[in-house]
Amino acid sequence: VEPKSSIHFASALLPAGWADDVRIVAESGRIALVEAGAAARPEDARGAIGLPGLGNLHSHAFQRAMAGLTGHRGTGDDSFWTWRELMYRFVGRLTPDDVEAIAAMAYVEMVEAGYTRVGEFHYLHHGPDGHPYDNPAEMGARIAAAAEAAGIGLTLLPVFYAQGGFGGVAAGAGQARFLSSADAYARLVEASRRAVSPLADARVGIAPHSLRAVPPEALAAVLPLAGEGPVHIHIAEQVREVLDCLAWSGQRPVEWLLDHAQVDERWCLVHATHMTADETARLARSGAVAGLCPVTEADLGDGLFPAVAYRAGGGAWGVGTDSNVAIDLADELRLLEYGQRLQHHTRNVLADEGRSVGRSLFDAALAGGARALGMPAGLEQGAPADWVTLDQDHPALAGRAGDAILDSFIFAAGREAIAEVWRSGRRLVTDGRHRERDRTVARFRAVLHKLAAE
Ligand code: NGQ
Ligand code: ZN
Repeated sequence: VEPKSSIHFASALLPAGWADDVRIVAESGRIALVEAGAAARPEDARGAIGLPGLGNLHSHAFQRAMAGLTGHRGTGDDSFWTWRELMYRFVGRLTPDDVEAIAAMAYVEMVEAGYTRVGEFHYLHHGPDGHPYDNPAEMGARIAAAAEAAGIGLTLLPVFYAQGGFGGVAAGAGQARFLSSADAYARLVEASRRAVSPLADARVGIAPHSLRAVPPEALAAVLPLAGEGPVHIHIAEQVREVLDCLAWSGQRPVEWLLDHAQVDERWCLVHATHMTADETARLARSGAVAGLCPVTEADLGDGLFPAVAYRAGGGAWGVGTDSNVAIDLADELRLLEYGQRLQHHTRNVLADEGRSVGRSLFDAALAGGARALGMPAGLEQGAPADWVTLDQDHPALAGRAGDAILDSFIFAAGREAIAEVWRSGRRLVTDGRHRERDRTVARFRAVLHKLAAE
């Protein structure tokens, strides 16, 4: 956190819209002043185009190290479920040092992509044999250390994982490192709060992994642990999951959750891919955020979120990088829109009245990310001093102004157009490179070579 810093933008996206000659002053990590139509002062840094930093609402950081390792076809059809077996095998080998190095790499890449906060849906808690570490939040502390090294804001979501599948199916060996009783989970949440306490503005929420992994009584028992923090859950990502839920309860996952828990603004339902029209409308009305992870959902063959109906119902959503197979904010927003175009044979599907599609996507993801991560966002007084500057010299931005900047960033340029990223009033990225990149890559590479040799 920088005690005091300031920047002047030729133009910037403020909550009320685009403004010219914007001066922002940051104090102790927060925005103390935003002035439009202001002259630059000598002490100001300068930026061409200013955007607020965005929240990445769903990450499993360790999976960054598996990217590119699941591309061979197995004997039957490959699927989410066969990928999950490979993921379990991979997870079984990771030490706390490995996890810290991998997470630091993922977080450096997130910051470079324009994400200034991450929701880490963190379930790799225990040693390889399933025994807790001396500090039950040892791995959470490593996640916090990685976030601190990368300078990204952290909303830590320790995961509650109680069983292998619907109806009390016993957990398999591959899930041993994730498991807790409800009592042990309460201690884990407490230890997680301690683990993030060195960070300036961390938040802790709770995360029942899924209805597959958490039975009803245990879900009810842990929900009060959220306190003021958000509640995240994976839901209805796969067709088989919906069928298994129907077989178990007679209801579909989203339907079951809406009927059995008080789902409101504090909740983030991750994926929510497979919903009926009724579930979609009810979820939109609930105020919960749909946590969409388009790149991972494509990678895992999940399906397409019913974005048109959800948007028509006024539903909130944000984006997450989930498996971190690729870490790119522009990719997530572009793929979300393109999936809908391919499905509905139309264009500008998620554009709001009076705003371009890029602007609409960005605004929605900014608001949804902030709500899901329990931290305000946007270039306004009191919000974290987190922003992204775009490079007006990138060819895709030549001559662009207003909403066309966002359309060009998301659909034409991608992250190459990001010049700088500031977080808590500190410049972390210059010319597209994080200041900790080299050191972080060296550590990450050493871990990957070690794992490849095992
Ligand atoms: C996860 N990932 O927790 O990493 C899951 C796979 C599961 C996604 N759902 C495991 N994308 O859902 O059981
Ligand atoms: Zn996930």
